[in-house]
Amino acid sequence: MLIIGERINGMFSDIKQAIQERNPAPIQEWARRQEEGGARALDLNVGPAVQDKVSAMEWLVEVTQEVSNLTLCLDSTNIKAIEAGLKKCKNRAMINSTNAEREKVEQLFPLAVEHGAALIGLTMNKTGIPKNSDTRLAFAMELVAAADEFGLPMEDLYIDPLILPANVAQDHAPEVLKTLQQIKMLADPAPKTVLGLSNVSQNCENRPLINRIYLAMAMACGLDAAIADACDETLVETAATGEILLNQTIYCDSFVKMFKTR
Ligand code: THG
Repeated sequence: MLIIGERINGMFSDIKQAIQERNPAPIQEWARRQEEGGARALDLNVGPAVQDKVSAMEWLVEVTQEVSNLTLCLDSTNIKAIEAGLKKCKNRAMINSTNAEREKVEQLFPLAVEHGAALIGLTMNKTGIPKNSDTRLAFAMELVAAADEFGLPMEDLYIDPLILPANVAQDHAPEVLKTLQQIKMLADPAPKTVLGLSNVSQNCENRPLINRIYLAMAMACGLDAAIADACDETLVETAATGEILLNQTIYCDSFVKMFKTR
């Protein structure tokens, strides 16, 4: 399980303020804390409030790289911001994200190939997020076909079936699990899968409980990566234990410690 730390996101007020003031300290502190917690990639999102998303993304990449060598997952709907961020990345990056709209596909798949980056593909288009697993899977198939068409290695495509909050879209949770299982049948080698895990518990009670139970369920359905709270120790322990019980990692008595330090 690849844990992509979610915390460097302008939706959090401390990050928003740090970006506005160009103060690297909070960004670098969260980079360190998430890496220590078990993250092996860091999501970077300038947030909705920032006006100049291009220069903000460049700055986030630069200050994060000063303290961390983790893979950076550039999270923006602004292609110019993604492009600018990619140019600053020293290591291979992840692009977060394209959807299945043809215009987006035609820009983002070639960009990923050009930079040797992985690409997250959302199972949606202009008409929004599908209600059921069949429609999600149809979009996933379009993303798989695009990987073939543009020459993106299938293992660099991460399909995201888009989980929504359980308090307002409860019926989506099992549909997303079904989609995760089916995505693995679309190609050989199969594309990878990812979720923005904390979405599932937004505005709910018992957030950490909902997050970790859904993570375990999604892992059993083949989930490869999660944009998640890497500073939630119990969540990271759940990921470590899931890998053992799915026989993805050889058991040793210190399996939790091994997961966090590998
Ligand atoms: N898929 C992909 N990328 C994504 C998402 C996804 N990126 C963004 C998001 N969803 C994943 N990241 C987060 C980060 C934080 C929260 C949820 C998902 C979160 N934030 C608090 C909240 O909204 O309650 C903020 C609290 C605060 O303001 O302090 O829960 O699905 N590919």
